[in-house]
Amino acid sequence: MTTTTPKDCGEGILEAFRNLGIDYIISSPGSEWAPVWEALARQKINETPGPQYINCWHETLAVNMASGYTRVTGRMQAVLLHAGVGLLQGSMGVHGAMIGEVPMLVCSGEATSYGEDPEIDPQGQWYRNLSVVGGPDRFADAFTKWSGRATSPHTVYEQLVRAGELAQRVPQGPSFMNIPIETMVHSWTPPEKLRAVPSAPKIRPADQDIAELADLVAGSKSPLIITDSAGREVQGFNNLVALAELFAIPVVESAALYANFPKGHPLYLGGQPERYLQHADLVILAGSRAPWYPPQAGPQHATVVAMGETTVKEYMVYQNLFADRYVEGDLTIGLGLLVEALQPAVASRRDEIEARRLRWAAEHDRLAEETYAAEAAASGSRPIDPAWLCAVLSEVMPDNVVYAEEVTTHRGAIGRHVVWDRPQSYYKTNGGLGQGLGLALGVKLAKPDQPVVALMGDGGFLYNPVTQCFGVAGEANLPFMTVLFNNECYEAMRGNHLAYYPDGVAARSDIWHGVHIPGPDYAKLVEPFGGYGERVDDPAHLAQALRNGLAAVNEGRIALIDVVLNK
Ligand SMILES: Cc1ncc(C[n+]2csc(CCOP(=O)(O)OP(=O)(O)O)c2C)c(N)n1
Ligand SMILES: [Mg+2]
Repeated sequence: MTTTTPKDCGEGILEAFRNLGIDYIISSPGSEWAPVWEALARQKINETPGPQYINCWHETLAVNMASGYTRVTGRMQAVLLHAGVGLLQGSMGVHGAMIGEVPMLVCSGEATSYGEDPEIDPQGQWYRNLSVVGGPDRFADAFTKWSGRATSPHTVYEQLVRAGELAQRVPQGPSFMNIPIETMVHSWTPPEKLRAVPSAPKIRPADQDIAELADLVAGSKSPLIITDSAGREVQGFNNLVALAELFAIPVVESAALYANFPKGHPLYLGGQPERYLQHADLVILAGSRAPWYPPQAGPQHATVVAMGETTVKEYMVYQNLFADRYVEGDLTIGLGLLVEALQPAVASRRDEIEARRLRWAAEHDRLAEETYAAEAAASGSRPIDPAWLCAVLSEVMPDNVVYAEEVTTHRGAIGRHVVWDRPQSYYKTNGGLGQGLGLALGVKLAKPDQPVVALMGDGGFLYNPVTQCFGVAGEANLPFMTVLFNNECYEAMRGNHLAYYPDGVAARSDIWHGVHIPGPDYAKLVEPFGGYGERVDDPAHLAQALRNGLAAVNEGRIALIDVVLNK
């Protein structure tokens, strides 16, 4: 059976998504989307290749799922939300995509005729409830890279294509299109030339900049690399390894957003750049938006070179990189070019490089010994010590595990004690709490054959649309495991309170506000979804609990292991 029902702009929108190479339309529904649903039904009947539709039960989930998928695959997706209200509900995730530089095409609609047009009845909700003065694109302006509206049925297709193209240009980010229902139901005449839209070209750093940086590296006695996102692309991860190895340059992560470097590598020095900054004479910021803290604590004796497609971030209010030079352009390409440019300089410096390699390997081993010692000391604690939870995770999880992380005070423990050596094994949320479960779903969508584990603080977990996430995991067949870092509180709040008022009334009286979480029996939350749940506070049972969760996920069920922690 085929259908040739007259084509409206719903078809135009779907055609734009097809030509933008979008794999998934991820949506939390709204009544404006009937024209697109019609087009999707037509697509199915006619067996036309095109994006699949994923129905989400919450806007935050839709946006974060799209983000997670794009962060793994590099491919922009479409998110359909409902009017101004759906956009507002999803806004934290859209903001997260902006600061994470994740390309995304977000759309929501509005009505413009409010029931006064005899030709179309958009229904009364638009008149009574949903209209937004200035349109939803006005809201979106604050947390997207670009926002605009479809101005007519004759332009909507090209406008949407262009919004998608804008989202993929550096700095990448979400674009928003407000598409009125009256436009969507209007007839659509496809342009004469429909074309597959090319993805954005990558910008190659200038040869001169690379050559000068290569000279700096070759002449440096003590170079250091700091990164948060070199591993955004697999090849970026590999190029960073090649660069570090070639000249024996140690790598430190600072607030990593991706797996950037193998943690077991002798040149890996952990997540505290502050330890090594003052020793360095050259610091390469290889995708590092805020390399040290406080901002003025940068290296005093080093030449600082900031590399990346966008080094000075528009979305940041304040940024102090200490940069002496910039090598701007695609980071993966830049790192690869730097390796090439440095090859000829190796031979004459071999002894110096080898000496440095040994020196940093010894430091790496020293850090590893400290890490093991901390794990051994933590191993017997009941409830469980976070360091021990992380150590056991590393032992139990297979090499191909992928972590999606949304913890706060346990970030240091994860950085230090959870091992990963492969690219694409770790993703951290961007922006506010409530996004980790959606991120995990999106990562699972991109990596259906690998186990995905969400590492969640108990407080952070409760900001997520939990019910909706577990439901969508079932509906879309995306089983993943949640490991809850459950210290029964917002420990970060206590920490901040103490930092501001070390000798304050709360510290002296133990009267805290905004700290304690009398949470539910979290393990039971997966039950209605056929999931596997287990609560564990005994370190002797931890490994088995994690194995039980993993086994359930391997069977296609969701799992939640609620790990009760001592801090
Ligand atoms: C949307 C949002 N609301 C509030 C906060 C403030 N906040 C930062 S950390 C935190 C506590 C997180 O608790 P949990 O995940 O249990 O981590 P812990 O502090 O215990 O390590 C809160 C509420 C936030 N970051 N985002
Ligand atoms: Mg907590």
